[in-house]
Amino acid sequence: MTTAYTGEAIEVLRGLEAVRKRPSMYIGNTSERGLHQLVYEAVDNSVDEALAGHAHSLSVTLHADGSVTVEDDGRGIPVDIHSEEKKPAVEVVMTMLHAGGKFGKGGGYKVSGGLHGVGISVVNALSERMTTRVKRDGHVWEMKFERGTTVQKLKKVEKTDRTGTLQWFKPDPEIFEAREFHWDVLQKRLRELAFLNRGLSITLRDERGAEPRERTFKYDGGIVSFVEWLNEKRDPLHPIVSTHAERDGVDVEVAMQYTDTYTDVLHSYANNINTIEGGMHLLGFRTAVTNAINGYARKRGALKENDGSVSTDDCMEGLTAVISVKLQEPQFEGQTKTKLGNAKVRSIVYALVNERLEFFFEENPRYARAIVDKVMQAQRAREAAKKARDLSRRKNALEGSGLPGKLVDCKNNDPRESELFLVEGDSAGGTAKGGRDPNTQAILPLRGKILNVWKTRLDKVLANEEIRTMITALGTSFGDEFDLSKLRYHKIIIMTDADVDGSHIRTLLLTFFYQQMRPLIEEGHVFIAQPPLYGIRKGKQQWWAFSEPELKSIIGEDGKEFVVQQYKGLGEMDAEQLAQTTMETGNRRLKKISVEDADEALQVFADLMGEKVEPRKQYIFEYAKSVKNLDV
Ligand code: 0RA
Repeated sequence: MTTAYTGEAIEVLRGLEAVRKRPSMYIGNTSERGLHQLVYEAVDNSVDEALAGHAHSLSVTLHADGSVTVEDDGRGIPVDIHSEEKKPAVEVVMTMLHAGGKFGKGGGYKVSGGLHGVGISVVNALSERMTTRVKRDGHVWEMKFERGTTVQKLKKVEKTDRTGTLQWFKPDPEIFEAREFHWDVLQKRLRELAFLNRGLSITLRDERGAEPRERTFKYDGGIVSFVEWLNEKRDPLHPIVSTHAERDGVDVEVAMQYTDTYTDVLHSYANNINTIEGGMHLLGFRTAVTNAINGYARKRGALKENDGSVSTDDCMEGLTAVISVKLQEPQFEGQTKTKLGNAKVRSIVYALVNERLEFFFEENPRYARAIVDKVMQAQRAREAAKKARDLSRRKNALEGSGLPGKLVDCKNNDPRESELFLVEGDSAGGTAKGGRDPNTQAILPLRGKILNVWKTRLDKVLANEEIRTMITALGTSFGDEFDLSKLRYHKIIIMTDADVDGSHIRTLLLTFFYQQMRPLIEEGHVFIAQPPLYGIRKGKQQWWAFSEPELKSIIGEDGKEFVVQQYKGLGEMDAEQLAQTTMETGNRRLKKISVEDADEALQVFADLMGEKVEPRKQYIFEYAKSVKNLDV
């Protein structure tokens, strides 16, 4: 066997060996996110084929055994002999690292998606088993692999007059800690891809439950439909404004619409990748909107010649927008490589958006007026809030430490070792106080529904006692004056019940952090405590389970000799139990909140708090069916 290896073959083998040795280098990590990344890699290949104009639909199927099928109706991966590698092109694609993008000539791929963009061979390397089926040249062709090694050479299996590619793979349990694909996670990304690629039909099918579940996403309106969808529960001030053009090799699509809300919902993408950290396209967009509005306001006399101008922040209030650019060689920068760095994109987006908006304003004076009014109102509110803040700061300075009375502080003065638990309700607050480590853990009970941050302007938010208490406890101030270096606790842990009220408060807090203290989230200081769902006893032994599967794995299928108690709220635990399961480091599980999580909370918030009643009803109804959806 060994003697059969040519130099080339060894090279190939080493390639995929490297992937198995350090999977995180290729897919980020080997937990949940990495597992889902496998699906995205396969899907990205199919989306690329759609971008090239050859695929019109793709489907993702989750099978009961943990495997996945991704199928498209494109041209099919070529099966003829690759001139350099002397083996079928499909084998090269499947077994050589980075081989995916090498088919430049006839393929004419415009751009390539995928954050990691590592190619399908990485999926192959990290799969226990994988089967590739290509419909092409009158036949169905098939190859099989195990952990990246070919176990069945390419062969014809039957005749067909169709074309397309099917990838079936079963993630390798030796590599991944996570096993389960999440419908919600996949649905979110696939829906997004359908919005971003107008007309492309994407189906997600789940065959794991008793009843199969299936959803198809197809939007002939592209990102205009995206904005429509985002604003479904908001009240718009005007019809959606959109533009689509190519300049200097950069394809730019923008859709935007103001609503009567007070937050911005900006989604930016480069080559279908969600650029969470923003970048040049977003900068160009924001400046274009600001300048167009200032220009119009000045021309119409709403702003006097030397009256200053409205700020970008004011112009973003209540704006929902999707900015999608596609370009040949995207530069991704930033901590998570989700910030677009190509400088020329900035001026291209600027010019297109500025031009489009100026035209829209000229054509639609009524809507232009409504937008200018809204922006100037935002400016006034911001100034009022600043005054209120200055006032409250002076007051604090006069009142000594200024730390709020309800705060049960910790002894430690080192923020790096200090934690603040934001606890729902006075009674749970009392339990948490009894269960905490007084050296490092501080408790701040928050009563009831703190406030509707969504539909409230900043000055009103600040009038709220609970919010002010929290801000003072954190020490950072907020908004423009937020100062992360003053943070008094490096872990802020939201501890609420797993019910409607709990999720409400959680969503409120996350929304406030997201809007007014975003670096807290960006720098990973915000967490959600995860209390156990079940307490299990057998004689003197005691266990805790944080999910249904965990419960099953402890008590087995019949669970006869075990006493199981289901916890519905924090209040059902005593101080010692709460400490053991949820507060002490070691046992406890914390979910760190990412910007995406918070962003999603914001969306949920719109659903909950929007003025339209129907979505809220619908939401509460949905909630009754599944608690999981609410878990931000
Ligand atoms: C290279 C060349 C051609 C198609 C593809 C790759 C291709 C790859 C994947 C992966 C998933 N689905 C796919 N569909 C197509 C085009 C070759 C030609 O000119 O026909």
